[in-house]
Amino acid sequence: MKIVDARVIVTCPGRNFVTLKITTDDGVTGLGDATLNGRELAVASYLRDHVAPLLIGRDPARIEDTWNYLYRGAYWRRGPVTMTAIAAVDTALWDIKGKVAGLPVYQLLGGRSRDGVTVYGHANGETVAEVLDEVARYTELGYKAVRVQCGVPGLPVTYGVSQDKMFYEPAAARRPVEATWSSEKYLRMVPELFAATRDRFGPDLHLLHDVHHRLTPIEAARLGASLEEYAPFWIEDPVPAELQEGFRLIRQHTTTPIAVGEVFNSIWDCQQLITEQLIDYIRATVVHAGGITHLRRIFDLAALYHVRTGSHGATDLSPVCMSAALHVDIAVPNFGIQEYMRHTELTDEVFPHGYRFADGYLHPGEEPGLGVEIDEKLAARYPYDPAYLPVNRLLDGSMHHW
Ligand code: GCO
Ligand code: MG
Repeated sequence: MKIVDARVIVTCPGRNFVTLKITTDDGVTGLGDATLNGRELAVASYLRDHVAPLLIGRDPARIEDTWNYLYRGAYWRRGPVTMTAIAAVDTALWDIKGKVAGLPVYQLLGGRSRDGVTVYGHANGETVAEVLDEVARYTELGYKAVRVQCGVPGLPVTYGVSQDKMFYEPAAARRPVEATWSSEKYLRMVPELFAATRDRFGPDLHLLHDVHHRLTPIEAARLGASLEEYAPFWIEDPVPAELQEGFRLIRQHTTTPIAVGEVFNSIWDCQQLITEQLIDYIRATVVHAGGITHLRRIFDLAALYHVRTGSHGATDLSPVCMSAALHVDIAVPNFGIQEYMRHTELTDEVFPHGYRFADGYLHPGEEPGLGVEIDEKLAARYPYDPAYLPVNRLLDGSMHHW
């Protein structure tokens, strides 16, 4: 079998998605997500101009060899653009392998380790009362885990809070929206949010929170300590993770579990945090961490150090990535939880898929391969529309971390 076509499809059914479609000489097709939020066309060009021509004529069954051909062979290793492009190829080849074998991809990864994939939703609101109403919507749908994000009193625009609620979408403007930040105000708000949520929903609901790289290690340590009595499932990205030894400081002061990794691209980004046991959950996922092949390596390393998985699953990862993530999640022994931000109905129509939500769990479906397709006619009706994530400034105007 040979690859005869590798095509990049860019579509914007409400938000931009980049998809790689690989076709074999037998007519089997495979899909890979290549979406890098706010930098979509860089990956589209990397694939179209530099990778697709190399794929023609290759044996699609040689997934490992193709991965190394693109990783070792490029000379310029790692980085979000390269690793997203490699991920798209890798994911499409796993899809093809599953279709050729007549098996869902999770069967090729060792079969089920669990009955369903526990997911968390993103409950956001301007006020604590609004967030609690959102949490209630999730619990009514059967969610066992919810991430709570609230506006900060005194800050006009806060990250993680949107008008869209269930279909939260942070990248919405032609130029980045300017959000504001104050760690002092934020650190006062979060314990109040957790206290009110526990009070209304009791001890069983898993509560998560995304700090979005905003704090210093000692501030994060204080936040973690102030939340311990509410038993959070995790706090996510408490500090920017370039300085990984900084997490030692957090660990010295709090037992609140830490989740990191949605912007990581390779096992080398994860290595120190995992091997020093500085985190509890690794948030890398298929599209930005080199595909199924590489993500499994990261998860296997994590398993040695009691680190569980908690993959990113925001709306800017397409249903192709979500589908691939679920096949990995259902198979790996050290699965923790999966983020699940719902796509809009239109996105689901462009990417018909077999995975289903029921009673707090996602189920990957039994179709051969990844169980996701792209309706190219419909996709073509929604051309690329540039959109940016917000930027973030302190109250004195200094640029802060997004
Ligand atoms: C999350 C994320 C997102 C990101 C977005 C960036 O945990 O869901 O932090 O909201 O900001 O995916 O592209
Ligand atoms: Mg996050």
